[in-house]
Amino acid sequence: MSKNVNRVVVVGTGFVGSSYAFALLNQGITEELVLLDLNKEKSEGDAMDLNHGLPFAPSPTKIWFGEYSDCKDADLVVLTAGANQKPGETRLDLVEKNMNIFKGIVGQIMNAGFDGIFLVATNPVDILTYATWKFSGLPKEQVIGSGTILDTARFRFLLGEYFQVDPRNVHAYIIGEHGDTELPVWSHADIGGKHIQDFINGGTCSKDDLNNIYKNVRDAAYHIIQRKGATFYGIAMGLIRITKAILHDENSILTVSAYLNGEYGNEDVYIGVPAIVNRNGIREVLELNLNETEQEQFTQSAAVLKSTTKPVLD
Ligand code: 6V0
Repeated sequence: MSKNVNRVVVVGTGFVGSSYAFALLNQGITEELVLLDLNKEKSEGDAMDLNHGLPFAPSPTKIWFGEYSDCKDADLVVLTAGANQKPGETRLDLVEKNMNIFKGIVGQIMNAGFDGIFLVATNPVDILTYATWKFSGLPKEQVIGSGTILDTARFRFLLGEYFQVDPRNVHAYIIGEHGDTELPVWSHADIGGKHIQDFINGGTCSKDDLNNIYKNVRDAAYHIIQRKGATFYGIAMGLIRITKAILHDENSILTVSAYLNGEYGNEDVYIGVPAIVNRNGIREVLELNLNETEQEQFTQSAAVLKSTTKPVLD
């Protein structure tokens, strides 16, 4: 672990990685930021470009394009390298390609002597987080996936818009696979302490409208990719939120991809659940009391992840 300053290394400075780096610089969260990509010219260009924004940044950040040896002193390595979804592709379609890329990347990071926290965003994120844990040999607490942090943000945004309240006052989670089998936890959804069911009972909203909101969350990536070819600002902000929770030791509850060892009746899988995140990574998984339908959907989602992981990892 590094000394008195925080060092974040971003591997993969494509749309997601460079948006994350830009947001990181803007929020002044780390003292050192290293950019790394297979395409060295791209990461070198990004480092130059970001450095030129330093006179306007809230605090100094040392930014450079680096090598895997820079991971030795990193507190956090954020993995955003690999292929993204093309129109019509699901996240699970990317698994083989990105698993091979990850084998190489994680091996090189560990060879450098890294002992910090991995934060994975590359898709399919739950499976690649599991693979990162396996390839690295690090304790499960030190390997985190972005999981359903973005889906939960989309959910809160759309619910906030529907009810005309600040999305930060919406307490609702999307859990499960970051993908087609994810699910909303309606049984624990509230707005400023008022349960969503009370809004339904009071006639303020309809179940159909709520179900459409969920569908729009689940399919959001398809809708955005159809229009602009990729999604990156939302996930970059989500990664920033997790980064802050880690580097500032916040003990924040975030829906990240965490390793389950019996929680929610499932084991040996990384999947999106609310978890307490701090300087050591995942402190614990927060186990909600799901209703029967939610529990069934969650277990099915975990089963999809496990059956997709097995053939490519074994
Ligand atoms: P991109 O813009 O193609 O960037 C990927 C980058 O990875 C490129 O710059 C490549 O050069 C680099 N790269 C490829 N192989 C290697 C390697 N072996 N070593 C180092 N760098 C390498 O893709 P984009 O940034 O749009 O997406 C990156 C990943 O994030 C994809 O898998 C997306 O599906 C995923 N996303 C995850 C989200 C989430 O919620 N977790 C959300 C959006 C995208």
